[in-house]
Amino acid sequence: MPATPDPASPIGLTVSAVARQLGVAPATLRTWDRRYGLGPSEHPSGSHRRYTHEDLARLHHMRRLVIEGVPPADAARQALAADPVEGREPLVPVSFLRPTAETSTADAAEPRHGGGRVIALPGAEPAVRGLGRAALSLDAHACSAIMDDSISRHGVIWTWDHLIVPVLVGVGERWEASGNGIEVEHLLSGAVTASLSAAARNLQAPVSSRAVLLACAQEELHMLPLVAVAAALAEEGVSARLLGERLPLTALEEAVRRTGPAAVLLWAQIPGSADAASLAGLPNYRPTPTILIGGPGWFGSLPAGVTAVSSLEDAVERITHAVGA
Ligand code: B12
Repeated sequence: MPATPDPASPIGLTVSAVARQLGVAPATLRTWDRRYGLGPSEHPSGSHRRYTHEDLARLHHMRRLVIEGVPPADAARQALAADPVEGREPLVPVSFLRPTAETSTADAAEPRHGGGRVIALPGAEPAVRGLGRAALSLDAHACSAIMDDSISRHGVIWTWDHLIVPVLVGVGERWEASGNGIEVEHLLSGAVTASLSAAARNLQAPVSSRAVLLACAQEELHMLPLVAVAAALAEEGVSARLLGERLPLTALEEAVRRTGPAAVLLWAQIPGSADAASLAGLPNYRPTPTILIGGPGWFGSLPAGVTAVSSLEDAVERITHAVGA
């Protein structure tokens, strides 16, 4: 078994190497050193200052708090106060990340609007900024931890409306303005799906056996709002069946015929991509299902028996009413 290193012993890493370990820019490390005193403590005369194991543990602690949304000055105070060895994290998790200006400017300055190197989240709560930073750092684990914590404290609807949607909108605007960040969008979408799906799996005993079908319109790939609906319904004791992206109308009709659902919700995100008139036949199935559509993608007039929902809360209320929960 290898000997435990002396926490105060130098590890001989340069600023850039430590920055790589942490997934932040070297400039961020220098700022943390200058502003908060979180720099290398070892300073043998005649040589450059060198980081010790303790210094590195404090910096890991600092970075984790910043990602969680704690303002940098508070994070630094906590990191300096914590037992550096107790608080030490493994050195591996973020070491594959290249340091980027994104992770550094996000905590050193207010984000700029537009599609630059940060997600614009003006006036956002610390947790929202934390989720934005975690997404920019491509840190799926931190994204999930922030969302899971919020779901357990505030529930799915609050977490979707106040934490997840602002960051999704910010990520979308960044892509629109710069064409950058598709990898951030994909990572965040995966983490959102994982956290919401975990919440949906908490449902043990559904209050009703009536089926609820959730599906994307024919050409639609945006599914996160439906994953949110399934998770929020689970909190109400209602189980939903998610039929996925790009569901052909014929497949939807087949599912309706086979399951006799109490409610069907169809999502279309891309404006002008889904024709509401094509749903005219759905309300004719027996027993008559409640047919709901959501999202900005629908065009055409609503056929009789089809209702548009305006928010996650609205969708959940109408569906729970339809199943009699
Ligand atoms: C994640 C994402 C993706 C992921 C989806 C992954 C997944 N599993 O769902 C992927 C990478 C697949 C993707 C692909 C594309 N995307 Co995209 N994407 C997004 C992003 C960032 C979030 C989508 C989302 O979940 N929105 C949910 C909420 C945030 O949407 P919202 O409409 O703003 O919410 C309002 C209402 O709908 C309502 N609401 C909110 N939540 C709920 C919930 C319910 C139940 C209800 C009823 C209402 C409701 O309240 C909100 C406030 O008014 C958005 C950004 C954005 N603003 O939405 C872009 C965005 C939707 N995508 C966009 C584009 C252009 C595309 C692509 C065409 C890109 C491309 N060139 O390939 C493809 C299209 C694929 C297709 N055919 O469907 C554009 C659409 C532009 C437009 N004209 O509207 C957006 C807006 C980005 C942007 N700012 O330009 N995307």
